[in-house]
Amino acid sequence: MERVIIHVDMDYFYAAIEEREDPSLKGKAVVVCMYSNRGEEGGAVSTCNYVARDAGIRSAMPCRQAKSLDPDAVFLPVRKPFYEEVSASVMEILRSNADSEESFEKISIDEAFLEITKSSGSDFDTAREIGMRIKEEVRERERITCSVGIGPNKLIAKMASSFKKPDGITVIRPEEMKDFLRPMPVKKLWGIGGVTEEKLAEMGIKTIGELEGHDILELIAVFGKNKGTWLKQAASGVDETPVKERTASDQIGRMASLKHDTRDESMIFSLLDELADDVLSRIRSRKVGFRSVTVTVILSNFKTSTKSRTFNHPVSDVESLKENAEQMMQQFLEESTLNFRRIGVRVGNLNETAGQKSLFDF
Ligand code: TTP
Ligand code: CA
Repeated sequence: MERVIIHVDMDYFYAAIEEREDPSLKGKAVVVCMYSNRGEEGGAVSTCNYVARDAGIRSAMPCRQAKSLDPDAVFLPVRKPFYEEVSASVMEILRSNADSEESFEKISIDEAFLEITKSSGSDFDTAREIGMRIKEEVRERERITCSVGIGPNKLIAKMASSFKKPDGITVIRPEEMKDFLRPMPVKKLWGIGGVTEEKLAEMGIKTIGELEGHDILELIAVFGKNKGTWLKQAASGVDETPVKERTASDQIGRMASLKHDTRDESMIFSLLDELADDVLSRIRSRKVGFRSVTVTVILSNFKTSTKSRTFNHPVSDVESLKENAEQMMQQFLEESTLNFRRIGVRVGNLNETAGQKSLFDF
């Protein structure tokens, strides 16, 4: 079966989350800044929305320079723990759209690969529909947009997702691969850095098409066997690396926002119950047991706290999960007077439970 891979990249991720959190930012240039210990003056731009990009503002630029490009831009400090929670929720949506738990690969806080060979039946029209559905689900549940690339391998999918941004979708069929790559400058080839780009320029190679047409022996002479071969293959769109979770997939979790910030116990516990059911169904489909339960709470002031419990033996029953999660949630309620904004539950220290199937049957 011809593989079908999706790459999803969230649009202006940190700034998009800030826009979502404060509707009054809509239409304004929003710049998220990483302030150093030298205070506001010494910071660098982490990212910015597309209104700010129109003014020439870019990631890694000094905040002072960004301010001079657009004095009316809104500057906000990075809130990494909060973005990580949103990322976790997005990743759960993405993972649930992959062929299986294993055919999912997160590559950064806001990007992931999903293999959909089976669910698309290797059909690229069906794959596009799946891509549209994923965009819709992320928009509905997280109220942010993403760009999607679909191709016969990771290299093409990754390059396709950045072809049309923001909120884009680009499908490259195997027969379209070469036309897609050929005119692009070599620096667009995923995996090529500045040094390689310079060396290639010295050899008179500017486009991916020129790289593809170049003598492989000469590439090997300059870059060595591995890299030379890789350059030639990548330029012709060949990439056989599998979609595979990099970090040991040792946790299963779900997070969600409450309808509004609240301390209402019935609202909090019913959402917790829903999230726990979701986690349980995924534990079952993966046929694993867990040795730890973790509950996360984000308060109305965005402070994130977690509590965990670890057991001696792997378990996989409803009670172990729900009772422990509820007790920890109760403790959170007792410890703080603030409203709750988001909550999450996850299990970890997963073990295969082959031969313990009966546990699930209760
Ligand atoms: P990117 O995906 O590179 O950028 P982006 O999501 O902001 O914008 P785009 O629409 O072009 O995809 O990075 C993801 C997040 O990582 C970004 O929102 C902020 C963070 N980041 C930094 O903190 N510093 C950086 O230099 C870059 C490039 C990103
Ligand atoms: Ca992004």
